[in-house]
Amino acid sequence: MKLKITETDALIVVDVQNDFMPWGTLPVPGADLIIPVVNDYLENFKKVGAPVFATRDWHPENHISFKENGGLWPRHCVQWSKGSQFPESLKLPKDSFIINKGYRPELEAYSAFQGTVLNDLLKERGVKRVFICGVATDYCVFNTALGAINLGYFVFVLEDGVKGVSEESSRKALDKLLKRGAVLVKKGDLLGSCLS
Ligand code: VGL
Ligand code: ZN
Repeated sequence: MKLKITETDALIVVDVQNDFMPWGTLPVPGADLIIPVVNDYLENFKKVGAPVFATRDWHPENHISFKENGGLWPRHCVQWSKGSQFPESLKLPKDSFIINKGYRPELEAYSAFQGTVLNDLLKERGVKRVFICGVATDYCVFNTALGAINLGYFVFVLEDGVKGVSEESSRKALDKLLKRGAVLVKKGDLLGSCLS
């Protein structure tokens, strides 16, 4: 059975930013390969008037997650830098909502709901189901999906539109989400998908 996307569905594109691409400072293996797939989803959601949310990792220079500041990661997605921008090939509709996260120096924010107005915007629009794609499956996609589940949304993870830092932890992350009631779907599962 195919899913019909309506206006009370939302597409959440997580952290598709230059620094997570092969040319960035914190490359997620194969992250560039999901861009055409994400573009296809963007077109599909736009066609039916469903809202699109694009999240950005949006760190200050002194962010706690950077190795130089005692954290785990190389410096990435510094606010306003080239690395923090969306890749040119990502075809975000003009009316997409941009959600910045991880902007407080002392706080890591893997979830797009953490310290943002994402939940308010979804509620205001009457959104019940969220469809999540982007990077990284094992970090920000996972935590955003879990946050959405905890807030009471029906969560669909677009399995052909996500990439993780490690394959093993990505598999574990998806397993946990499935146990919490998330559903894995791919392009062909959506009605009206270009490649269905
Ligand atoms: C992310 C590591 C550090 C992500 C962000 O978007 O998944 N991962 N910052
Ligand atoms: Zn980050």
